[in-house]
Amino acid sequence: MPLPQQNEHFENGDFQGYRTYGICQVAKCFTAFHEIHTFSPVSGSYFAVLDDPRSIDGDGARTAEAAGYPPADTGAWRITPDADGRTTLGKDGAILECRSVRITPGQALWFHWAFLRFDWSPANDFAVFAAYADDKVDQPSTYQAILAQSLELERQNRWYTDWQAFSWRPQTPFSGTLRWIASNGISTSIPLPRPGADARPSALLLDCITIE
Ligand SMILES: [Ca+2]
Repeated sequence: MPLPQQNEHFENGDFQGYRTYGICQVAKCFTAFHEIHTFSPVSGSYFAVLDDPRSIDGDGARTAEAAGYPPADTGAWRITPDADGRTTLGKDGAILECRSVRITPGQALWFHWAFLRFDWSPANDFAVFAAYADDKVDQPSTYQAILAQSLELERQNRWYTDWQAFSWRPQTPFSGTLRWIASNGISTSIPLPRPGADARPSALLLDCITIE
């Protein structure tokens, strides 16, 4: 069975067929900031949660427990211009990866996602989907879409998006690696690293990853 249908909708209750970097979990529910909303799966019993906004101390820094499971380096990702017209630098986060995926013309990759922010300006945590032809993940992505920026939600006085459907329909046959990235980040007028980019991680929820 081709990937990612091997573990459709994460109903195996694990990440079989995927690789994870940083803190990722398969969950039955997940709660937004200050418990204002609890997410359930789009279908079935499970969905994926990238990064862990709750494992922080009073200053927003990742706790020792989280440090025992180090976050992924997301420093390769940046957004210019970001939602505030500046540059957002990725710092750390979590990545879900599916390798050796084939999508033929006429097919589309579908997934459902939701983004929950646990941080505020000048932080700009974000979520990205990226595809890498021939599994060349060390080279620029073949296709990339920014799913969410926490600054956009903050402007709307929102702490989370609803579940949303995303589709990608390659124009030419695709064979390679898919990645979903939840990144801690900070918006800066001088595109240089500055303190606080690794505080208060946000979360990306994923469900129903299919090719049809
Ligand atoms: Ca953050």
